[in-house]
Amino acid sequence: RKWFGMKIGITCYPSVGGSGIIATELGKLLAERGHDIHFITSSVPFRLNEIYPNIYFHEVEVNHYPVFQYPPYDLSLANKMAEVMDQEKLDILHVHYAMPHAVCAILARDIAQHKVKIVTTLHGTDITVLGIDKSLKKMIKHGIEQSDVVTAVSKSLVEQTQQMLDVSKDIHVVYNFVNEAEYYRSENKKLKLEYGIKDEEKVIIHISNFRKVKRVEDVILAFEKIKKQIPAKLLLVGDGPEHSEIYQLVQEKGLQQNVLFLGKQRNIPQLFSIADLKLLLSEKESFGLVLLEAMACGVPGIGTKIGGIPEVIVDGVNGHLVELGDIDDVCSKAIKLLSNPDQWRQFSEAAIGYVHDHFNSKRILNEFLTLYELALKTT
Ligand code: GMT
Repeated sequence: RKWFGMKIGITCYPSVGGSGIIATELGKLLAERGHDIHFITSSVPFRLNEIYPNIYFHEVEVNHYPVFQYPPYDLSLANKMAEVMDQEKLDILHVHYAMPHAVCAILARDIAQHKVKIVTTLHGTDITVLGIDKSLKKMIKHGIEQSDVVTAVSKSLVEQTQQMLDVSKDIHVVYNFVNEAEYYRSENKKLKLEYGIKDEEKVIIHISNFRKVKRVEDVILAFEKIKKQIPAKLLLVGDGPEHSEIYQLVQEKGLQQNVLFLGKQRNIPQLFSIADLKLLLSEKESFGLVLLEAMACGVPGIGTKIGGIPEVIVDGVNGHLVELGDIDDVCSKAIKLLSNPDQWRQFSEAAIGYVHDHFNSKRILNEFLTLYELALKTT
C-alpha cells in the first residue's frame, strides 16, 4: 500500500560511527527512491553534507534546567518523536539501537495520536555491552519485543541477542552496506609521497574510534613484527579513549617514523586507495563496516574470528581470519600476502567482488524496503 512515497523517521547517533553512517546512507538511498525522510537526532548526521529536498532534520533539544541533575535526553527525544509522528504522519520510524532509541520510540508511539510502525536495527553495542548490564536487560528486551520489525547487522548478533536477552521475536539479518559512489579504489601515488611513504613501502591501515574493544595495541604489536621483515608504514585513522595509550606504545617501541597518526579524517576512500592491508583485530565487532569499506576499495583485511567479522571475510579468499590476540598469525599472514603480488591482486579483486555481490547498497535497500512493507502489514 505504501510502497512508494512513504514517510520515514530515522533516529540514530549522528556522530562518527558505523551505525550513524548506515542510518544516514540508508536515509539518502530512501530519499533517492522518492520517500520522505525525517531525521530525528541531536545534530545533523555527519554524512548528510548535501541538500536533499525530501530529507528533513528535526533537532532534539535538551534543556539544562538546574532542577535536573542529568538532562533527560531520552525523554526529550521521545517527545520529539511523538511530535514528528503526528505532524508529519510518519508511516515508519526506523531507529538504530534498541537502547535507548527503540525504547524512546515505543514511548513516543504511546503518546502520539497517529499510528506508526517501529523498525529497530541492532548494531551491537546495545546488546554486547549494554545487554550485559542487568539493570538494562529488561528495558532492551522490551524495546526489541515491542518493535514491529527488528533487524541485526549479522547472524552472530542475532544469536548473541537471543542468548543474552532470551527475546521472543524474529530478528532479520540485514547486513551493513557501502555507498559505491564513494567507496572505490583510485590511483593516487602523489598522496603516498606526500605522506613521506616510499613507493616500495607497504601501507597497512587501521581505522576506528580507538575504544578498548578495538584492540589497537594488537595492531601496533603486529605492525612491529611485520616491519621487521618488509618495509611498511602504518596509518592510524580516528580518535578515541585509547589514543594516548597507543601513542605511548608507539614511542616505547620506537616506531614513530613508521606509524602515522592521522586523527579523524573525512576522505576515507582516498586513504584506502593507497593502502595494501586493513587490520581489524577487535575483541567485539558485530559486523565491521570499516572492513567492508576497505574491501570496496580493494584492500584485503585481516580480522579476528569475532562476532560478524567471519561473515565479511572469507578466510583465504578475500582476506584472513585470526584468533583474537594471535599476533604471530597476523604477522605471518600479512607478510605472505604483502610479499606475493599475484596473491594480493587475487585477494583485492575477490574483496571488491564480495562486497559487490553481498553488500551492495541496492540489495540492502531492497531488504529494508521489504521489511518496511512487513512492518506496515503487522497489526
Ligand atoms: O564499533 C563501534 O564502536 C561503533 C558502533 C556503532 O554503533 O556505530 O559500531 C557498531 O555498528 C556498526 C554498524 O552496524 C558495526 O559495523 C560495528 O561492528 C558495531 N560495533 C561493535 O559491535 C563493537
